[in-house]
Amino acid sequence: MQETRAAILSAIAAGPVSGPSLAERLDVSRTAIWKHIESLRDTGFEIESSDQGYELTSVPEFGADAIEFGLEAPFEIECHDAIESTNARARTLAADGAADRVVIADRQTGGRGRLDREWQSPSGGVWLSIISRPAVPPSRTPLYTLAGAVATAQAAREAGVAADIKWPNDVLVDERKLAGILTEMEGEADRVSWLVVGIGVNANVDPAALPAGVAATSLRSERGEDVNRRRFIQRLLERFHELRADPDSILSAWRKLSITLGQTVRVETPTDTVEGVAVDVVDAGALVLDTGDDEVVVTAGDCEHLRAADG
Ligand code: BT5
Repeated sequence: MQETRAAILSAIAAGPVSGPSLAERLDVSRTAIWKHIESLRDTGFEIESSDQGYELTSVPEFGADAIEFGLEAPFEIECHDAIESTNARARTLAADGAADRVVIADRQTGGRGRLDREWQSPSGGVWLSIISRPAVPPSRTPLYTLAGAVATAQAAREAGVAADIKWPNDVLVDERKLAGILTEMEGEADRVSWLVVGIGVNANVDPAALPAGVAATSLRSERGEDVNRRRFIQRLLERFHELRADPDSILSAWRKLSITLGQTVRVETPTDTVEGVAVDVVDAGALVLDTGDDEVVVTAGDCEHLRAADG
């Protein structure tokens, strides 16, 4: 967010401040202050004006300025009402050198899952893509998918929804899919150039708008009321930032939220199908399966939970 705008918002959030005193404090003209106030109002901020000055009374639940305001993580937000895919937009920005940027949309017209599957993204969702440039080799990138899942599940729990994680990238509520993650990257053999972690959360979406024949759910249907997307997105981004700053903490946080560990699962890898008890997650997020004869480590694939191992 533009610096003056951010400074105006924090000043008027703390109580009424007059236009002239804002202008003096921020060393800009009164007209500039007035223009910022008007444009903030246009984007949904409610700002009362009285004899004492301007006062912020309400922040919209969606939009770039709203999400950046009060966000305790160093991300610049780009927000769209509708876009084809936030991941596609983030890839373009990343290729142009962007870092710590988050692209968010209310609706996607061509959202994508893994293996180019379709991802339904109706209005009211949280469809976002985070651009990072971690100093790690490409083999470490699956960790950031796990971090995205942890951040999403924790933000959902803070919103009162008992979400957990299915390996590798699904956030579920009672085995119904609440969110999915698609990580894309560009790099050389020893170094990631950029990483885009795309997270799609069915937030304020009706189940009827989600794909038929798929066990899916939304924050709205689990809570029985809408979630404040601004707060949800802020918590998700703050948590993601903490995890990426301390990659060694990711696996243990993931283990605590996972429902895959301890279950008998079937994993379709790109080359094979493996069935066994999921006993651990290791390295950069590989799943260890005990097949009865052997321990097999799978790094990628679609996972199906068959039953609890002791069930
Ligand atoms: C995923 O793929 O779960 C990754 C989804 C990532 C979406 C985000 S949204 C922001 C960013 N921009 C993008 O364009 N993408 C990312 P996968 O594990 O392959 O699951 C895809 C499957 O989930 C589909 O084949 C459907 O069966 C199902 N599905 C589609 N839309 C869904 C939805 N909204 N909720 C639940 N399930 C869905």
